Amino acid sequence: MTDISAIREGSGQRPGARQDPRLAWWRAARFGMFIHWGLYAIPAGIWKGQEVPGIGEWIMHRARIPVREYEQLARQFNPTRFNAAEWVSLARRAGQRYIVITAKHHDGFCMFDSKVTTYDIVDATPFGRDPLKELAAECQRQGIRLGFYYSQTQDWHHPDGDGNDWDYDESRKDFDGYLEHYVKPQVRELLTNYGPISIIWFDTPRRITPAQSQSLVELVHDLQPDCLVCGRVGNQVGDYASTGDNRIPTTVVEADWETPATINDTWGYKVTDHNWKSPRVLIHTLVDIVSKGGNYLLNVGPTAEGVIPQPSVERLLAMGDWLAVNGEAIYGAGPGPIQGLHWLRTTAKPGKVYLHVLSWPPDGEVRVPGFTGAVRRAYLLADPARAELPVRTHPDALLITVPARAPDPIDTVIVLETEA
Ligand code: H79
Repeated sequence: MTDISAIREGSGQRPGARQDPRLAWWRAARFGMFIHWGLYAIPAGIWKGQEVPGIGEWIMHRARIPVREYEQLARQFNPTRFNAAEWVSLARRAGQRYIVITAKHHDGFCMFDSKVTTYDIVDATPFGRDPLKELAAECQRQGIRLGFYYSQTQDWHHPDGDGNDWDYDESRKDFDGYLEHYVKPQVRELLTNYGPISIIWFDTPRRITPAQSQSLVELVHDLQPDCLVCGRVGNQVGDYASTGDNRIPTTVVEADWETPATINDTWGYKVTDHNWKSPRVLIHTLVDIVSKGGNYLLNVGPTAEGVIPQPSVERLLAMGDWLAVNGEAIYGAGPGPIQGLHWLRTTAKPGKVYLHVLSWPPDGEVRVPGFTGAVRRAYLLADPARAELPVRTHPDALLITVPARAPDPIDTVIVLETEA
């Protein structure tokens, strides 16, 4: 049985996309960096001396900050420590194969040079630079794919965007006009002025109609046929499915899907959020997702100075260290044959099964119940000599003799060479 409740909460994949070769790179990539960066990094979760509950990038909504007040933040936005080369290099060292950054979040502030509004980083801030342009150039240079997050339905700054009911009367909004005259010209800018863009990551479809979602997908594909559209464009017309935020299906899902997730709790920088997941939890989450056929889009929330918080950097580098040794079992791998055991995840490629041992057995023997296929040889992925591990096949289990101590206390990968 396939549990898709985690995906229903997000958004699904259009029929037929499962065979689409445009997704080949994305299916192999498995791990990406999400970046939530905008004006909300300035208050960082604190408004007028009070902590505002919830995720940092929602502060305008949660505190019902009037547009005229919130937009003043732009006058202070001067992230002089922003360095595109460093961010891209961090993603690469973390083993992430793509980056998706907020071009416009729900607050409506544009982190790129838009001719459709002056409410953007080049026109409205002392910084005056276009960070998306710098990131696009750097991604080209360092060979990593770039995507843009764009909030197509919610826009708390635009009078006709969805979501702001404290400045504007929701019943008088011309949402179609906003889509035609604001969203579409901006999507055109994003897909015209920044070179090849690999993903447009729409979010929170809400009131968008099937025809409106479809017309956005067509616009993206007309401008850049290879650019993927995330399922959150709404109405099941995206190129791949998205789960709910931080949601992971309980078992394999037969779709191209992705879990967007946080390292702490917030997406946009929040100074009081210290609830950092451990490297162990993050690596296990990556492995869990890949073992069920998905991608992991893991977020960082840079500060208003343009710095990725050090706890995020440390965790990403730990993931990169693990991937440098074990990447073969992640990149280009899909779900393995054994599912549903708490201590084990399996991934696979043609001719190989990867056993991810998440908690090491005390008695020098890994027992895999339900594994009945023929095994030619077994070895530790981390062992450059590929020394053979003794294997016995039982009618109902595979028994592998292993070192007494876990070679990698987080996840030791055993490679099984199977009949191809
Ligand atoms: O961009 C990130 C989030 O800002 C965005 N999706 C990810 C990728 C997102 N948009 N909506 N939601 C997530 C659902 C938000 C729900 C809540 Fe709230 C925001 C719960 C707490 C803050 C709104 C305000 C509902 C309750 C208070």
